[in-house]
Amino acid sequence: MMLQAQRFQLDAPPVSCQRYGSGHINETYLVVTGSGRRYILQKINHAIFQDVPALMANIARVTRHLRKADPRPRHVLTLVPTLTGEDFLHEPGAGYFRVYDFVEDSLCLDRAESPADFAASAQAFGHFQRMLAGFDAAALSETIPRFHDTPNRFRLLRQAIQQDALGRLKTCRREADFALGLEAEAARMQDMGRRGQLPLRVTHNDTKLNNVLLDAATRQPLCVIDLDTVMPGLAGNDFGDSIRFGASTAAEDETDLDKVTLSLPLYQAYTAAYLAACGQGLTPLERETLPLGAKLMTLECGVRFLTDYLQGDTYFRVHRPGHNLDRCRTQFKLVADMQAKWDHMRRAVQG
Ligand code: ADP
Ligand code: GN1
Ligand code: MG
Repeated sequence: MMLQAQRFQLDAPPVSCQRYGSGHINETYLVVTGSGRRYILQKINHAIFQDVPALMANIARVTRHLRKADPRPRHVLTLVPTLTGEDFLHEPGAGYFRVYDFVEDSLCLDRAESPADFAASAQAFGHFQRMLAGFDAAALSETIPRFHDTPNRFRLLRQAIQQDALGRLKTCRREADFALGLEAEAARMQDMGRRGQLPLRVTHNDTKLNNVLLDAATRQPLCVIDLDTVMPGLAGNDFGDSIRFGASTAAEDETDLDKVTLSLPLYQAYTAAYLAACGQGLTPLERETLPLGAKLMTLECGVRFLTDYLQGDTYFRVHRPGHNLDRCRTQFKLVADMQAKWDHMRRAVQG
């Protein structure tokens, strides 16, 4: 990757380049130059993001828009141009690469260390959505078609079950039955969107806790990152994806399911901060359907992990055999726990 790093306008020649972070999709590297300055280099997953020029045009537009509202450099991702002035590097045979300034003195958490940290991420995502309210959604390309089309995710799961290409179905029948038992609910949010009852907004669509940076000194929200899936979407999905990842009492790939529950203190902290950050920006129905967003995003993510497990782990990066099945199990355990805690979840959004 050093060769690729050298093709960008860094402040000095790079002296090291090492794998970094825990994202499941792109390959991320930390690059340090001779001056000690740090950068993030990413090899963009071209199998998943098929139109990289369109994706990078989205990111350039969105970051430009955000920078106008808040020009502080640590508060928005800054793309570093290539030697020839492009936003990304395409090397036929090697792939697509981009570089960002490293946001220094920041924290990127895989687990919320306190309700306050989680609330800070809610502020960041709520603010992000508000800042993009005036952005022309038509200017954005859809980087992954039907990304949060939950019924379609079920259709793909049923296909994978039917094909059972690797003979893995026998190891995950219980999970498959659990998912299919909830399929009737899959379209609920989307249908409300299609009927115009829920507004289409410019949303982030991948609001995991580790896609936001907090200020290391103050633990206040700093910068929303991982902008690959910024597209028109539903606020409830952004809320929901945050909850499924950050309000769990265990990691996304925990194998001891007794440890996996929905933390109500974390859920409540996120909800209060998100509602405050969105202000009057959410409609009453959007607000009411936030818990449904949490449940459906968790269910959808579990369905995606299960589908990938059945298909041979070609989408999410895995680090051990059965990793995607472990991830699927935590999601389904969380869905069941959300059902048990449904009244509490609803009460938190009722003003
Ligand atoms: P992926 O799509 O694979 O999740 P991300 O864009 O989220 O890729 O980057 C992976 C990780 O790299 C993040 O979780 C974060 O730890 C780190 N990271 C990404 N961009 C920056 C940045 N500009 N400054 C500091 N850390 C960053
Ligand atoms: C992926 O890229 P990353 O690791 O932040 C995925 C999300 C999933 C998440 C599950 C483009 O997010 O949709 O919810 O893994 N991103 C893409 O942890 O598919
Ligand atoms: Mg990420």
